[in-house]
Amino acid sequence: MAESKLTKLGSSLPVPIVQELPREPLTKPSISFKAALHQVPVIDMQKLISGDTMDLGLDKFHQACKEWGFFQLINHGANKSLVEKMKTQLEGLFNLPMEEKKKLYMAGTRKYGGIRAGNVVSEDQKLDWAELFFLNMHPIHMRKPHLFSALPPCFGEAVEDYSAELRNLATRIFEQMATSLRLDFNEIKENYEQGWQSMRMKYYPPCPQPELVIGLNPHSDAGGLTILLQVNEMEGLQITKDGESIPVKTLPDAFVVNIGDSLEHRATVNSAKERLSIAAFYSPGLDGTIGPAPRLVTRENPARFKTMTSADYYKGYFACELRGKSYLEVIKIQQNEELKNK
Ligand SMILES: O=C(O)CCC(=O)C(=O)O
Repeated sequence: MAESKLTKLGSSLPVPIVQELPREPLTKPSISFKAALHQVPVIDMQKLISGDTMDLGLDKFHQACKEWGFFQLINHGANKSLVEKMKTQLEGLFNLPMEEKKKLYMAGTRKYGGIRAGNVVSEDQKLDWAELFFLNMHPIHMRKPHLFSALPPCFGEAVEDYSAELRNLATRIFEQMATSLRLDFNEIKENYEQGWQSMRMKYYPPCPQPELVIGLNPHSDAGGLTILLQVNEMEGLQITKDGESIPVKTLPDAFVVNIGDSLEHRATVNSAKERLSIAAFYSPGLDGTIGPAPRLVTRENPARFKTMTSADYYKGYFACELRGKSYLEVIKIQQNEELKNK
């Protein structure tokens, strides 16, 4: 199933490598910065699991999911030494000589995997000031064998362990979501049994005029869950909520969790130091479905979004440039359709 369906998803036009761009002064201003009034919620997983009522853990978690779709997760229980190993290996990978990286770049060009520069679908698209390394991790048949065999062995081992650890963490987060929505966890679990896990690792080189470029264009992720690690604790992630641009602080040992296609975000760069991040995406498998949980849909609370196969959802999602607009807007049920469905 998935291999042939997937190779059609997310194909990208070839683009230059950011570190090889001529070092000419940049001219066009593109971003404005505003001081943020709000902070992304911080959820303590330990307190959540232990049902600590002083912290009102579950209510706080429910509000964070509902109102933000974005939160920082601390005390998450993921194995610290695996996380540290992944960080070290990733720094090593992006610090490889350009010739070595180009081999991985070639393994990824026009295919879904490998080092490249974002999902580029049009010649006019603004490019990201970043190198991106994309890997499909799970299910195993979705991997690109030629890409895995080109990986430095220690990196391969680290990414394997890290991705398994994050699949476990994702399951624990889904369990809490089911509890907070009063759903049977098995309903969510089934859809993720052959879930699609992929990782987008990014290296944002320092830029002499950071205010003139963007690290990663504004976008919202695809369906499911994103668990993001800000690798070297350099700030740069910003989310847009209610028209406000909110920088996400780097907290020690925290993950930034983002519920699927819910909130627009982008990455900025700075002139002092490179920044690295790893986003691990976890979605229903391509034969699974994306849509409102049937048990939450009632006459009083009709479905507001269409239900579709995961494969159709991703086809639509990847056909759009990362230009901020949530793909959820496209699959929203219009009011007159809602009346028909009643
Ligand atoms: O680098 C970051 O902080 C953001 C990464 C991100 O949003 C993504 O990979 O989808």
